[in-house]
Amino acid sequence: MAKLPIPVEQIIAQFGPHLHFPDPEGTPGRDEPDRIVETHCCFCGMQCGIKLLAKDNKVVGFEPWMEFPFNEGRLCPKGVQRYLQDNHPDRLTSPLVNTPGKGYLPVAWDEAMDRTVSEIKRIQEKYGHDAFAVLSGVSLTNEKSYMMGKFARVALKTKNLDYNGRLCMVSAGAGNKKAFGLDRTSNNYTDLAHAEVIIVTGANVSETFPTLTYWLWQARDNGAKIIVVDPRQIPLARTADIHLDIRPGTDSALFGAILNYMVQHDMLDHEFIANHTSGFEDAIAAVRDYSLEWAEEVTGAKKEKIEAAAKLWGKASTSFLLHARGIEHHTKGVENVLSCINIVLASGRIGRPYCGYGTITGQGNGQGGREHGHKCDQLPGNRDIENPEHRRYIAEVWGIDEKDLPGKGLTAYEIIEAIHRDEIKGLLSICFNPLVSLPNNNYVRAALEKLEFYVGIDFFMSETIRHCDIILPGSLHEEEDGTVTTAEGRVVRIRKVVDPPVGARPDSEIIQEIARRLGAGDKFSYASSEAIFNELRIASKGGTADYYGITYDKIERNMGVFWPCPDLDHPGTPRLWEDRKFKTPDGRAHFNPVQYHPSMDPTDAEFPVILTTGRVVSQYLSGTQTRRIGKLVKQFAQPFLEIHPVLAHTMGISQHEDVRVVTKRGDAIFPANIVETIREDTVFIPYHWPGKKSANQLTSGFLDPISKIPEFKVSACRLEPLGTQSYIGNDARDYQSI
Ligand SMILES: Nc1nc2c(c(=O)[nH]1)N[C@H]1C(S)=C(S)[C@@H](COP(=O)(O)OP(=O)(O)OC[C@H]3O[C@@H](n4cnc5c(=O)[nH]c(N)nc54)[C@H](O)[C@@H]3O)O[C@H]1N2
Ligand SMILES: Nc1nc2c(c(=O)[nH]1)N[C@H]1C(S)=C(S)[C@@H](COP(=O)(O)OP(=O)(O)OC[C@H]3O[C@@H](n4cnc5c(=O)[nH]c(N)nc54)[C@H](O)[C@@H]3O)O[C@H]1N2
Ligand code: SF4
Ligand SMILES: [Mo]
Repeated sequence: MAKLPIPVEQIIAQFGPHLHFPDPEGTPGRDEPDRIVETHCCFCGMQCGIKLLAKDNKVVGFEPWMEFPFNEGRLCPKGVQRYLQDNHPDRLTSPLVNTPGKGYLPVAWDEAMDRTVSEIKRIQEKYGHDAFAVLSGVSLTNEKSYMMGKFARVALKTKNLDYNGRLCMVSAGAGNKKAFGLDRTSNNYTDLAHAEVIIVTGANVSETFPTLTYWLWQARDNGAKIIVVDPRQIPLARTADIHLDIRPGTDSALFGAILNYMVQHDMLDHEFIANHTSGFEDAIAAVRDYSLEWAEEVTGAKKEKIEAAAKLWGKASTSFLLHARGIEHHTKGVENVLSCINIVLASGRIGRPYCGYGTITGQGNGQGGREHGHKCDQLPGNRDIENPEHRRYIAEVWGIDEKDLPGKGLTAYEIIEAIHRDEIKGLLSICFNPLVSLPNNNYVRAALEKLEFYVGIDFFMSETIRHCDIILPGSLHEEEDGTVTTAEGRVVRIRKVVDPPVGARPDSEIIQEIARRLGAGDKFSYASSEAIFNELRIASKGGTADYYGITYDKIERNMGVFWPCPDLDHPGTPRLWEDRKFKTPDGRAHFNPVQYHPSMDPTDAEFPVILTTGRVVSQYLSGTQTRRIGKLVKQFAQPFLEIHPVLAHTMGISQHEDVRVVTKRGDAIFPANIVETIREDTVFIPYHWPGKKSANQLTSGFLDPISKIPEFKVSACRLEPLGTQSYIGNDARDYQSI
């Protein structure tokens, strides 16, 4: 039987708080490798180049890949430690069947596949095709993402497929499509180095995209002014020229006021607005009353600082605006994004050297994975599943009748709601750990328990797949060939370094095998990852995310190619919009009117404090991977409640004391970490832990009406000091603490 993960609590009880997790067997890091393979880190959207060292079909270490242009060898703590996953004792190495009274028992692949397929058929025959849903993820390569979209629609014939980017990139995607008709950051990041003014809002770059910090430092060394907008004084804010410490959920008020200031003081690019945009008048009408005084009252940031930021931005000759989930994880995530885009368009500083705008893509393939059709409303090439022409094109590529192509399905959290309503009875998940990462996880757990059949594909036993009837052991990044698209929009090669461990299988083989057994074998018999990519190229041709001109060979020769790249002799597009041909129906960039709305879970007398959630540098997402790597665990071994000394004093909370945090969804206990770097009315909890340590016991299922992203960044809460101390210590415990 595959080894089950050892719970953190058990390790700590046995060995004490500071012991490393058992080092994976056979990871003699300094062995002479027999192969050195250039590939990319499996974690965040930076997709840093890295060389993995292999010996005897095992990954034994890494070296920097100095030539890869974005990170030039630099890596963050996660990148340095990632190779320790490969031979980890927790790797799943046999299909497992949940057997009543006996727990998980290993079974042969053939039996696991038989049972999986017969359950899928049973559920679909009894309840209809859409009663079987798929949840997928964008740590998967482009090839696998594309295949998952096709698998759901063609093999399972279900409309209900969605992905973990729904918790991540969708507000930015929707905003970008509205404004530009295309969803990608506008420039490659080296352009940052020569920007005069840079706004970074809701992005804790130093911890979440550490290697991107280098380009911000380059800019600062070249004299750039840096403006950081964040309720916390994040590391980047400490050396920023202006830090606007706004109340969570108030970005649209801030950017609305900045737009109004630009209008009042004529800091506008009239030529650009007149010739290349539409909707300007409506956008400025929406913010006409947004004075600096009003903005100070709503955001809590000082009006003098807002004015200083508006002046710097308004007068710059080159600039960049970057944001991440801090402004996107809101019920008005799309509006926040549009409010940022409005000040970029008003400045006219886009589509020129050192002038750009972009959301910083989170997950490893968060960019590519949101283009190839494994979203509930999307077909490859970032096509629209409800557009008849788009449907016809993809149906033809897939060799099916257009009327057999399902329509728009439910989004990730809506799938959970539909399980509760008995509309969805079966689930297949791959590369997604919703029990930790979706909001309101007690509700999510109840849904998983309600399913008639659940099959999950992962390489570790995640908290979610513990609820499966059948678990299928899949593959890591470096165990299959493929491509990913970095946060810059650069399509790069993921090279297979080793085979999956004996007993596990490559993800794409597993999916193809299920498809074959469902009777769709003729559509899922790819000879290689490159063959999948070549079909993806055709499927994307003519879409906004056009990959047709990108080939494996071209990527190898150029260390990556930026999409759009519509034909074979096209060089790719590192900087968008130089031609001013926006992809909207009228060819212009669109301003959108944005008015400020409060969040859906406002504070009141009973829940007076704002809770916001996010990340720490050494842990990644739901933590399935990074909570298994000793040194990363040591750096941050447990979650904590970041709280300002003034609020802590008012509440009688002392350093490291346990605090019960209560919201309308539930309560959970976290040790206090008293820091001066957070607003007095706000507390912060990192979300990488499961069960009783999960921040998502507290967050709400309120969704943005357009993007359907959950409001992870604002919950009203109450704090109850408990007088006890369960604090076990983080190596980084003095980080930011007073
Ligand atoms: N170490 C690490 N790196 C990661 C990840 C990880 O899990 N760990 N995950 C990757 C992924 S998938 C993603 S999406 C990215 C996320 O990257 P980020 O978006 O940078 O990460 P978060 O910590 O979620 O949130 C960023 C900041 O938003 C601030 N914030 C909260 N509310 C608001 C608000 O209303 N307005 C503003 N302006 N700021 C606010 C928080 O204080 C926080 O500092 O990171 C990627 N990189
Ligand atoms: N409260 C709160 N919640 C949040 C957020 C927040 O800021 N606050 N952030 C949200 C964001 S931005 C995101 S992106 C989500 C992420 O949420 P999830 O997508 O659930 O997080 P991951 O940890 O990436 O889960 C991926 C799972 O897939 C597995 N996996 C990884 N790569 C592969 C692969 O190549 N093949 C296979 N078969 N399996 C693989 C991992 O082992 C893991 O179990 O969380 C969201 N949840
Ligand atoms: S910055 Fe992101 S891609 Fe680069 S090493 Fe760190 S986690 Fe990996
Ligand atoms: Mo994300």
